[in-house]
Amino acid sequence: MTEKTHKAGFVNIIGKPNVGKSTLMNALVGERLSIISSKAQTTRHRILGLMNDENYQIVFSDTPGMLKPKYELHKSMMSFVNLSLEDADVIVFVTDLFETEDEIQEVIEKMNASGVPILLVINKIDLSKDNKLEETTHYWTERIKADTVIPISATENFNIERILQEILDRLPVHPPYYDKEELTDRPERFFASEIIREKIFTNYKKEIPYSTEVAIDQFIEEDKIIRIRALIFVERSSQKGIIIGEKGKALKKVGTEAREALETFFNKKVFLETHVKVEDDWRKNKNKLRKFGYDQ
Ligand SMILES: Nc1nc2c(ncn2[C@@H]2O[C@H](COP(=O)(O)OP(=O)(O)OP(=O)(O)O)[C@@H](O)[C@H]2O)c(=O)[nH]1
Ligand SMILES: [Mg+2]
Repeated sequence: MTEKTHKAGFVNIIGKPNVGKSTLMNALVGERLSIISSKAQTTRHRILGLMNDENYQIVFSDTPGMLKPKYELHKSMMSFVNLSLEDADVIVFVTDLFETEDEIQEVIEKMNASGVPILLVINKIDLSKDNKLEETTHYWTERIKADTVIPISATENFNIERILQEILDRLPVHPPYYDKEELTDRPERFFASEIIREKIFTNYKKEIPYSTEVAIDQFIEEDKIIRIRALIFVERSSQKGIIIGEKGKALKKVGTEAREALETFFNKKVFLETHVKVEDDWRKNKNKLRKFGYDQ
């Protein structure tokens, strides 16, 4: 491979909440880098996943779902989305069979005007009945200036190779942006906090997952074990009781599930300690958000 033919670029995965963007990124890079849940607004940051080959490097970005901001937190989430419209070499716009353009017309306009090639990916076709796929394709091709349409099932790994091929066809000739050994730009602590957050999303209902943030207070890697101390922040003291649960049962379950997932991710034994703290209205407070790593 000569420098003259090596390809590299930023491929940004965007779309509404819950359409399967994180599931798709994980399927593409072959690692569980992004957390997934059946609830909308699971992803809160822009997360890079690298796909390295001798001849190319694709820098995927998973992003938070596009939405109309209600909290300061949402503004920060949407700024990650807007940024990923600006620096993309290829945009992968993901939708499923059920979403509409409600609330995101403005971002769609911006995306159509960007001049960046757009791959329109229709996910969850494993759930398609009758002519639903045809209808969905018609609906979105009228609204998005797509180069091509790719129906997929991210959970069943269907047509993922086709996305890769369409990306490679559009990737510019460029030297790699990151070390070819790297998988992501995020430190291990970030993934530890995300894995715990995922278990909170899957274990609690209603407002609790949205009111929760996780910070890693201590991350010590020893020879045979990683010792992690995590702080779970909620917005009100009544929520602290819900997180902990009767006789501590709920938190214990989250702790066990998180530890198992952490051990799989880091491929090492993990000792996990969790503490629940109240940080009043952190979602509305810019300074508190900055402390939690929402810099935009
Ligand atoms: N049936 C089916 N479900 C899917 C597919 N892809 C993803 N899902 C499910 O859809 C839900 C949302 O998936 P995510 O990957 O978290 O969606 P997201 O777009 O990243 O969501 P946000 O981070 O909230 O914006 C999860 O329950 C997934 O298991 C698919 O191809 N078929
Ligand atoms: Mg996501």
